[in-house]
Amino acid sequence: GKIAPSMMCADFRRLEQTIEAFELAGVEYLHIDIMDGRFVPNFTLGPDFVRTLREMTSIPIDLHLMVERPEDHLHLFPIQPGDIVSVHQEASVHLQRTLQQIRALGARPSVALNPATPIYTIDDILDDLDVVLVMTVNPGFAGQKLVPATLRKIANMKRHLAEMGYGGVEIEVDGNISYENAVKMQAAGADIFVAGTSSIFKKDADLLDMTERFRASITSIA
Ligand code: S6P
Ligand code: MG
Repeated sequence: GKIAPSMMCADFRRLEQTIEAFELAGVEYLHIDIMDGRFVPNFTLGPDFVRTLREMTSIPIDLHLMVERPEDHLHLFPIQPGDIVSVHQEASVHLQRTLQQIRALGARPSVALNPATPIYTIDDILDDLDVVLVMTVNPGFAGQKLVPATLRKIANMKRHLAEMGYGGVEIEVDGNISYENAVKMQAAGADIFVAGTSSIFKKDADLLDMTERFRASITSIA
């Protein structure tokens, strides 16, 4: 499995040490939550923060756009080849075109699904996806509790993608990914794990230790 620490959970007073720990731990992505106060009832990070990270590290970015009409805002972000860009199925009017725009930037297109959004809603755009982001909480805030039915959804997604001939599409999970939930989600078929306050970001705990512990919990011994 791959690790994508959720940067909105970081201690911004210690951003350099945070990045250093993630480089040492070899995390695959930095997950960046963008909220617009409309699609979700909160505000978080923005393009300037992404630019700052770009200056600090070459770890690819996993941009999670929780904004209405993401196609209107893509140009604001310094997206690079190899990044993941997730747009919400519920927030995009011209979803297929948006995914093509992401692909044209060399990035990996992804659709995010809220807990209530059925899997079949992405059946007609599977050609355009590298990743599907299964939200395991309702987006908007860190520190929420898992929506239990999403565990079954991950397994259903895994099976459905394989049946449709798209077994290569990676499944990312986001929301309350504790060490214990990560193990269950990995068993259900998840490939990319967003690590937040439920796992690695704990007050007074060593970030590198916690990230290595997370890595161990998603490294299958099978
Ligand atoms: C939530 C956002 C997530 C959170 C993450 C935090 O709307 O998309 O990426 O930052 O879920 O992790 P945790 O462990 O606090 O749920
Ligand atoms: Mg997120």
